[in-house]
Amino acid sequence: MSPQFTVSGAHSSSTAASSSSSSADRRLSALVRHLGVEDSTSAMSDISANPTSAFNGDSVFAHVVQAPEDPILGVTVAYNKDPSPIKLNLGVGAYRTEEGKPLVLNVVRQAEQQLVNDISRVKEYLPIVGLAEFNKLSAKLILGADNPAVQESRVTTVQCLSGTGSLRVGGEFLARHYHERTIYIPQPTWGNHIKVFTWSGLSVKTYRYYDPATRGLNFQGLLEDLGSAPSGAIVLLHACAHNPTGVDPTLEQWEQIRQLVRSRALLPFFDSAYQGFASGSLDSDAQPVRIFAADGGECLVAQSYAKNMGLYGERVGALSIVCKSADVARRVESQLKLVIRPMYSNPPIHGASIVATILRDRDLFNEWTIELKAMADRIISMRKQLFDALKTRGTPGDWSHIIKQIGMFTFTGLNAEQVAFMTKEYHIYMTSDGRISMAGLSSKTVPHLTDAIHAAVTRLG
Ligand code: KET
Repeated sequence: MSPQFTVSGAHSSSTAASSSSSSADRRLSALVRHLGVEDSTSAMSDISANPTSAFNGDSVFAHVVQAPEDPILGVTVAYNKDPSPIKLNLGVGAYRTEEGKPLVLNVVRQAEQQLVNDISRVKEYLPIVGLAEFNKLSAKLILGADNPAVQESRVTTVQCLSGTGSLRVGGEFLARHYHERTIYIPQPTWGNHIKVFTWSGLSVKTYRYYDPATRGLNFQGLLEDLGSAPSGAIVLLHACAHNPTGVDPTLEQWEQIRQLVRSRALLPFFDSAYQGFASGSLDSDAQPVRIFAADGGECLVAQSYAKNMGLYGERVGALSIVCKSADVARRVESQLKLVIRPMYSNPPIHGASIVATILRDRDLFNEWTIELKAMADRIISMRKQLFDALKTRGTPGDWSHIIKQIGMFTFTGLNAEQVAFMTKEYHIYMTSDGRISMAGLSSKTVPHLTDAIHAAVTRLG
């Protein structure tokens, strides 16, 4: 029952659409079976259908094939196996200090201390939609406290398992309740988008986004592809710090995108995994989402606190759906609960409590913005250092995109062969599309990376 991870371009035929809707059909019939439409004897005979494999000594899973590692998280798996003392992990987007260590924010430590000291706190289940205060504060953080949709209670927000879980719940809600099942994602995009939305029961297509020739935005291509998308189609937009390219539209371009999206009645679905990481300002980075959420139209937003609060493993995030009326928002929320309950019942309490503690307290909030800005600034300084080092070294090519791109990643333009060479010869780990996590770099490791890039470009150019 594996879905086909087929992605078709904006102009191609809809193979992805048909394979995905049939996968949704299969999932639906599996659901019907589980709901007990069949009697228990036929269910039992399903389980014992092939008794020989259970008795002849072979595993009943003998036919299971080895799956490939995840293209991003698999980089860390390979890195962990490498005994080299000079190894460097620039794969996964996870912040490191100048010493190359993971960072727990000071505000997070303070909030956790408060939570531990409060002995009135218990470990009861949260409601299906999560911690109410966390949800309210998360909506305000991304949409703005003065946003009309927030003030008119037209937004429903549910706590989910970080950004990925928020996208997944939103995708599945749309597959069940929205009339258009096609979602357009940028080309390229975060690799997991395709799988998340396909498994949600949506059909995935792409719109042009990045121009390798200019290493910038293909704005014309984007407008053409979204302009010819069927009316009502869902459009996945990276709120800021586009992954993997580090290329964002300007605010003027965002306004043009907004007008096009609204005029064609497309449904925007924002993925906000890096609020505060692009510019260092939470408000500036939320601007694209806010212009959509302020125009009276509807949209979805998946938020992650993995990067901006450094809560990666706590899995804290939220899905907000901005609706036209408070009444619709209430009904939407009731259906979101039906998506969540059979998936994981209700979300974990600890991470959301940390976030709520920080967002509700003016001092902690201010301290958070300072720590966040420091992380963003360190990444910007890494860009400058790497760019300067390559220039000084005389490495062939124009490397100005390293300082022009924003957010956690640089889309270097190195090809898969060059990446493999850098891993083999220099123990530098990165995704095969040439993306490097600038957050994993430090002043001490810039020379090593520069040597590796120089060698890759000059030997395999
Ligand atoms: N959206 C985008 C655009 C994104 O880059 C990530 C994570 C997520 C959502 C999900 O993050 P979560 O941890 O579920 O809140 N990206 C990094 C980690 C990963 O691949 O899981 C990455 O690209 O390295």
